[in-house]
Amino acid sequence: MEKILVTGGAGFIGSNFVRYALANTAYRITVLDALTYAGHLESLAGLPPERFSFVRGNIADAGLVDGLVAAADAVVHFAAESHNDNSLHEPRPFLDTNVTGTFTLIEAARRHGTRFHHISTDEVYGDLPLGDPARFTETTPYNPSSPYSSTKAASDLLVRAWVRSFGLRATISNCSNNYGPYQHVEKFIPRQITNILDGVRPKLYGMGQNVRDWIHVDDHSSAVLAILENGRIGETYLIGADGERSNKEIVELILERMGQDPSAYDHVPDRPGHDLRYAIDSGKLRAELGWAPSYSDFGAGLDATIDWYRNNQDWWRPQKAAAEARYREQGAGREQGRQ
Ligand code: NAD
Ligand code: TDX
Repeated sequence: MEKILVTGGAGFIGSNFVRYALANTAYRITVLDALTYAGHLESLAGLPPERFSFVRGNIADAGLVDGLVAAADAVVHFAAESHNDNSLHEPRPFLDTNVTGTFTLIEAARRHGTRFHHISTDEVYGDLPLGDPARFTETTPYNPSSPYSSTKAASDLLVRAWVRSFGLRATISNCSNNYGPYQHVEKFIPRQITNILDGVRPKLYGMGQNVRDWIHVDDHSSAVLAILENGRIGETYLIGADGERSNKEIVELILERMGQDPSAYDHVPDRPGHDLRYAIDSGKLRAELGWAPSYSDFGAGLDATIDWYRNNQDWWRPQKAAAEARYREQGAGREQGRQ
């Protein structure tokens, strides 16, 4: 494999993956990205032009996609509408991109026999009870809760059906919550860091007992490369780094690491249908492909992420007011009210 098409490469995980892959492989990479509110060319600044090119376009544009997929040895498909809160407010773009966009890509990959890796989320499995040892595995039944997670589940099922019915050479990965640089400020960790930098109190949905299983974005990238290169066709691999923490713990840790009173946050009304707990058993990926995460110290990874937002205000400031305006439009006081 030499030429890789990366969809959604101007977003959070896609841009980190492009940097990681350029540093750790000899691939030439073309990014296809529509530059929605979530895509930023600045996240791809300074990459070597002999190994990297950018195409602005929509993954649901069949003509454009056909030519790009035909020219690639493999597709790594990150492009998606990715934010649960937005999906509760306006679901249609989630169907257009996550379902129709994925359909458009796999049709092109089928026509050209192109290797396809589909990036998905642990949210397709629904949620788990709090304080329970159970974790998601590759055989957990699908049970998505939100418009976002149901459209991601739909896209996974399309890929599985294209493997079985048409022999598509595809793999799927379902990863837990990522953190690291270049994450949009609408998401939990960057929203709180940038609030604090702006002198605004962090916002915790409900009582903050919900648990997410955090992984550094570079560990997600290394797992995707391992699956792309050595994963078995037709298989699904769960990616996670044993990083379960409640939202309350995270907010308190961010405040503490930024030198603030750890109780200086607001409780705001909860997200409707809010999944309680995600937890990943990544045993298959570790046993089959020998993958292991590199970031074992969450506090150190969080410190580096805080420093990145402190030092890259030119990157996030243009997004911040719009993201907070969206929270205000979405109502339910998620922007500032106390519960
Ligand atoms: P993001 O919202 O930061 O980036 C999405 C990118 O896709 C943006 O650059 C956007 O411009 C682009 N895009 C959106 N619609 C498009 C379209 N129709 N055509 C072309 N480009 C389009 O998202 P992210 O957090 O980087 O997530 C990337 C992928 O990883 C998604 O598939 C998501 O479901 C999955 N995922 C994310 C997480 C997480 O914690 N963020 C965890 C597991 C899986
Ligand atoms: O201001 C906030 N306060 C708060 O308490 C925000 C924005 C979020 N939260 C809570 C909701 C979640 O329990 O924090 C947790 C994380 O929220 P998000 O960052 O919105 O992530 P989540 O809904 O868990 O989904 C993420 O992980 C799985 C990504 O956005 C998805 O793309 C990925 O599939």
